[in-house]
Amino acid sequence: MSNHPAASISLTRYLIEEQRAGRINAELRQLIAVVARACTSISIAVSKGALGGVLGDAGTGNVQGEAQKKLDVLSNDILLEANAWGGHLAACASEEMDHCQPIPDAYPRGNFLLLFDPLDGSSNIDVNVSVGTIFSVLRCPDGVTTPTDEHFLQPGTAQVAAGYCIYGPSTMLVLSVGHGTHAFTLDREQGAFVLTQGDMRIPDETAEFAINVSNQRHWEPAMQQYVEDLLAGKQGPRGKDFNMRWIASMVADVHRILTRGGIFIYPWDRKDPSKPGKLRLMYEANPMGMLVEQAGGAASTGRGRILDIAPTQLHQRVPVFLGSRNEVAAVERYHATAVASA
Ligand code: AHM
Ligand code: MG
Repeated sequence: MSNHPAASISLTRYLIEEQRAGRINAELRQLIAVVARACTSISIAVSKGALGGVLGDAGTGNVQGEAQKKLDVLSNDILLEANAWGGHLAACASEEMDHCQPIPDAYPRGNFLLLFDPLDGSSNIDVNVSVGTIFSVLRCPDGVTTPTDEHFLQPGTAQVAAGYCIYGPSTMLVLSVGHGTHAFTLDREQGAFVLTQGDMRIPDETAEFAINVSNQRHWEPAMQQYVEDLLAGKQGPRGKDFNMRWIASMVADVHRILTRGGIFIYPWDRKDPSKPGKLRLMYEANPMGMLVEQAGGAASTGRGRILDIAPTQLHQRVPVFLGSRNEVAAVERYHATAVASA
């Protein structure tokens, strides 16, 4: 047996092989490589923490009325700058910007649209807990040279690529171009992402759930019943004990689910009835939904597939239930039964 370790597969090589197989074109390959480079820069800033002067509030707010952290703003700037001049994109849209931003006139415009949540899990920045970047790539509609928000309003099924980068004990990029979900770990010495978990698979069954239980009193009856039954464990109608985890960084919770299964839930609640959920469809639910489906899991609003939603607004919110497919089906049954008996 050879003493040499098998040649590692870098993100660069993976993308070139996907291009050779005809599954992505050169433009999309280069676009993903640019996003990965931007994530490497964000990873460096995140890991410097207090030494880099990046912790704390920026003193500004975003379009959703949320206070911005310095790292939210910095990460947004890094992604915008990195993607401005490559010629692969027509426009970017972000959680941190009111409207989409077309590529400046000084640079050539490409055929793709990029959406991102530049730093997800902002409440965890100052306490040194994992955060991440989430992104989604769509095609710019034919003939559109200066995209506006409405050109981004495409269902999740139209995504040509989706991914996230998690800034945890190690930095990992998890990516799908529609042919499985693959995880790459950043080798800091080499400055390259290396494939460490190809074809991630989410087990169909799980005994682990993730939800912010402090909102329980605001949930609708179907959710109250579902979680009550999970907590009842072996003695309850589900007939087994469930474990619970809640990191409050969607990237970290979804990463655990892609790694060992589970169900992640952020349901609609009555705290602010005008908002149909907390998480955003275009740059949180849709990319995570694609990654989870490509790993054999399911992503639902509790009443239907997330990726089938026809979006109406760039910053629209949705209830999110994603992960192990049998558990997502179980929670959909609770919602269906509640409707039937209403
Ligand atoms: P953010 O994009 O402003 O960081 O908000 C999204 C985050 C998710 O990462 C996480 O699942 C959720 O908000 C946590 O919400 P809560 O603080 O209600 O537990
Ligand atoms: Mg977010």
